[in-house]
Order: sequence, then C-alpha cells, then structure tokens
Amino acid sequence: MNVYEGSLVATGLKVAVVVARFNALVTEQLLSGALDALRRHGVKDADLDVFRCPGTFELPPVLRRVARSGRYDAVVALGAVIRGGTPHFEYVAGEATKGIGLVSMEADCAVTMGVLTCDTMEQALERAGVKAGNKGAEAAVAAIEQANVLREAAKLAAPRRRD
Ligand code: INI
Repeated sequence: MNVYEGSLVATGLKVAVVVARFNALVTEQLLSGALDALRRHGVKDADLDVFRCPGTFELPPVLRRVARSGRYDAVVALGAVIRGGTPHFEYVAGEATKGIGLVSMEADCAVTMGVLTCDTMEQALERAGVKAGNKGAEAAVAAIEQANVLREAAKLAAPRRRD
C-alpha cells in the first residue's frame, strides 16, 4: 500500500491570500493569523501576496483569477459572514461557498477556505484569534498541506516506464 500525504513544510511555496474587507475587524485578524502561520511554516515574504476584495460575495471571482494565474502553489480565501436580521447572510455565505468550491475544482493549485459563518460578531472574533483559535491560520496550514499533496498526486500523471 502507498500512502500519499502533504507535509506542512512550506519552504519554496508561493501563496496568495484573498481577503474580504467587509467585517474587517474580523477579517484582518484572519489575515494576520494566516500570514503568521505561512511565515512560520517557511513561506518567504517575497513568495507571499495579498489581494483584497469588498466582501465575501466577491471572493470567488478574485480567487479564480489569482488561482488561474499559474503563479501560486496555493491560494487562501478569507471572509466573515455574520448573520443579520435578513436572509442576506444565507445568500452571501451560500454563493461564496459554492464559488470557492468551483474555483478549487478547476484550479491547478491548492484552494482553501477560511470563511467564517457566524450568528454574532462575538462568535466571529472568537474564531479569529480570541479564544477558539484562528480560522485564517487553519486555512493557511491546510493550504500548505494541500499544495504538497497535490504535488504528490501530480507525479502520478507522469507516464509509466515500460521496460
Ligand atoms: N459581506 C461579508 O463579507 N460578510 C457579511 O456578513 C455580509 N453581510 O452580511 O451583508 C457581506 N455582505 C456584502 C457582500 O459580500 C457584498 O460585498 C455586497 O453584497 C456587494 O456585492
């Protein structure tokens, strides 16, 4: 049996983070967590780019262009959708999740999602570094692992020797 998995070593990986400005109090904390995790795993500043978009709804089209540029081994999407008194929350969260999923299926690089969907600002802040970890950092580490396992999987496509 062969087991293929991605390491958490990010030396040499090129990574982009796409972050929504809406609920910036939360998303800036997700971004700090993601950048900190990427650097601590070995990504060099020269190999790290940040793209900002207005809201979580706008993440997928930016993510798609960044992922399709061929410049990155991994792209990380960060946003925070917080429930209000209207169904808007469901539409934004639903469209963003669907769009990020589509990008991940068509991209040749790793795509991960650090989008919070919370009932309250307090819950969101808890998941952005206060007391329930930092989902931006988690999405960044997942991106490293996924980029590395995708590299392993890509090697399977090499033609087999017939001798
Ligand atoms: N965008 C978010 O990132 N989070 C939210 O909680 C949110 N809510 O609830 O309205 C939100 N709305 C803006 C949306 O993402 C778009 O930027 C806007 O609709 C313009 O297209």
